[in-house]
Amino acid sequence: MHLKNNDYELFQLIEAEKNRQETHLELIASENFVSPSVLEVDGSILTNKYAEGYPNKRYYGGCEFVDQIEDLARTRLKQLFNVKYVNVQAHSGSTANMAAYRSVLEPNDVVLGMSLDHGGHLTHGHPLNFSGVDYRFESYGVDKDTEMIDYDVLRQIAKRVKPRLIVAGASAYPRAINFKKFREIADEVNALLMVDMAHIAGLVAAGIHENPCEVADIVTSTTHKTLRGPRGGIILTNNFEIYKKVNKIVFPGIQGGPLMHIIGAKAVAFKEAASDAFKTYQENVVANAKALAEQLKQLGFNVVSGGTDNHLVLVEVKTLSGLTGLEAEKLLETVNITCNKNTVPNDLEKPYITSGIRLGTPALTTRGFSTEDMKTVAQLIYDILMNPNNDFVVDEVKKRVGILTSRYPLYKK
Ligand code: DSN
Repeated sequence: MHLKNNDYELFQLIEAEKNRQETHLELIASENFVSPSVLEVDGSILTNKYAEGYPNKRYYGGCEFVDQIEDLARTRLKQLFNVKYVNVQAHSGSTANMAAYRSVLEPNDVVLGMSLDHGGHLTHGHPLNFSGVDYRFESYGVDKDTEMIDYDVLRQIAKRVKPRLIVAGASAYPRAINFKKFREIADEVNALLMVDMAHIAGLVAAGIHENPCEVADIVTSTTHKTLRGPRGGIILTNNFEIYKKVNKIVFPGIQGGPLMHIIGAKAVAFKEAASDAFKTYQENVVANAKALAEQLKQLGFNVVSGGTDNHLVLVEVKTLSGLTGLEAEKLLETVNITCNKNTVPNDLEKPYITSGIRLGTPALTTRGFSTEDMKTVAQLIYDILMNPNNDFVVDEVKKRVGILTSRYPLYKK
């Protein structure tokens, strides 16, 4: 109400974005829709408070309540992932990763991470990212035939490059990751193990993916993907020495005041993630991704690695449709289907063009979409990508997207 009266221009833009979220099929694998409670705390008066430092050791007065809020977030997070020490102040996944690296590495140390074009992440050593600038990254990828991580090859690379740290975790890898195997390999080459579980944190919380906290020296995550919390980062470890370093590096090392409204919203999300309903939700996320992958395969698309174990499906679209990933993303957008272009393993196209798209089911599953609905979504994707210049098909697909989204209202309940 206040915004509408005081800043109509911005109010209208937010309404337009709300309408976009309501009427589009959201298939970006890293996005989700937070609960009304998370949203409420995210937009609460906690944003007013400066609280540099940590609970009971702040550099500002008036922190008695935000101290309790941060403690609540930490306690809930520790219980959720069965881990001893956590930092909930990281503003994002990138700062969480920066803090993790700085707590266990020296500049120019050798680090082994998954290459970006095989599913890794910018902060896992891209030359233009701080990670690639500060450390000497070497990379592993997926096997040419299975398109999955080959742990024997990983071991060989690790033995050759002798990393100080091995990074497991990905942003476009549709398969379960064997963290115990990573641990074994790290031990064989005397390396530390870090896991960036940002994409799968919700699955881990629900107990349907191996928990990296059991074996890794340090674990990072975002809170807004499958975990369905506010935008932000977290760092977890069972090692007290690493924990002490992480805290110093997050503050005062790389951040100033923590975002207390976000930490409050994280606490809400951690409570939600411990519920039975959340476990069912994550089971549905995976079932929906499997249904989507299977249907796309049946329609003739190359689904990377032949399927999925988690919340995302990587689809090579060029062979069947003749479209690049960029063209496919744009075309899907015209019929209100949102996803992102993505390189596929050994892609011949440049990263801005690509041959594939990445699809994820966390957001649509939050809306209540079923496996049957996901088959319909696959069919709609096929129809539009195979008929890019057919106005009748374009109109028809757009209409069917509208019917689907109106069946599962998001904010217009
Ligand atoms: N941008 C996120 C993703 O889409 O996977 C990773 O940072």
